[in-house]
Amino acid sequence: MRLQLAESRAWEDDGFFIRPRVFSPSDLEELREAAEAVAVAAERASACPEKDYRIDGNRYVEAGGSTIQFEHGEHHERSQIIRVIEPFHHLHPRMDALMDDPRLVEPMRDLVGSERVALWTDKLNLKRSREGSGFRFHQDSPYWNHKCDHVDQLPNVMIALDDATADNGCLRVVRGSHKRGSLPGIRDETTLGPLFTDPAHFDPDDEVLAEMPAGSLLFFSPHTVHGSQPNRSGEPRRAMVLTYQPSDQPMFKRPAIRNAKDANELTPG
Ligand SMILES: O=C(O)CCC(=O)C(=O)O
Repeated sequence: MRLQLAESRAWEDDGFFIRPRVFSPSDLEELREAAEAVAVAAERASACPEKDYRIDGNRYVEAGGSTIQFEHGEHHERSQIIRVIEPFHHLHPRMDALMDDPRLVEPMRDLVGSERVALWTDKLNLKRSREGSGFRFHQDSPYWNHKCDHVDQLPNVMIALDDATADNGCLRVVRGSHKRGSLPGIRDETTLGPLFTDPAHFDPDDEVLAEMPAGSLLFFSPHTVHGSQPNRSGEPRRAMVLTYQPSDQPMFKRPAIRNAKDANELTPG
């Protein structure tokens, strides 16, 4: 499960690579069920929010230890549909156990560059059929720079819970865009504009559609420019994005440390 030579090369040259069908249909059944239970828990928690606010017109709620983002759009109903839950692993035991899964942790040891790794953050992106909005092109590093002094050691893995296609808004990654660190953002009148990558700083011809079957993993650098189109299909495009870091460091959104267990610390079953 450690990195193959071709994967290390792709990581260096492209800033991403895919491992197809790592999770089996029965794993996926369990994970989808857990993801829906997380969505229900987040919905319940958002009924008693610690904070309910808007940024650039879009709704966010802090509740149950998560930031819950709601769908974008003009209509009031859209601001009731959950878009992203970050973090989410604490909302379901199956998800908490997933953070220690060797299929994720083993390659992460190589990508982080440390034999012991910890979780930095974890997002559940629900991207519901016909409702799921797109994500403008961005890098993750500018979101994290202010809270972390090891931003180069924050690799992401996206786990596809459903087949990801152009039609349902698969992730798009810009090949080679990770090579110049954090790139300049957009200067406009919005609050989040500076966090979206200025298109003058990457080549749209380098965009690659990360289409992949359910159960596949897309590993990508914190500096890789990425985004996605809305889900225009009748199928959901659910995915989880987990980010690891060297061990013994606190998480992005929670003060606790969540070290990944070693394979020999895992309980069978
Ligand atoms: O899920 C998507 O389509 C985009 C996700 C993304 O860009 C992110 O989580 O940073």
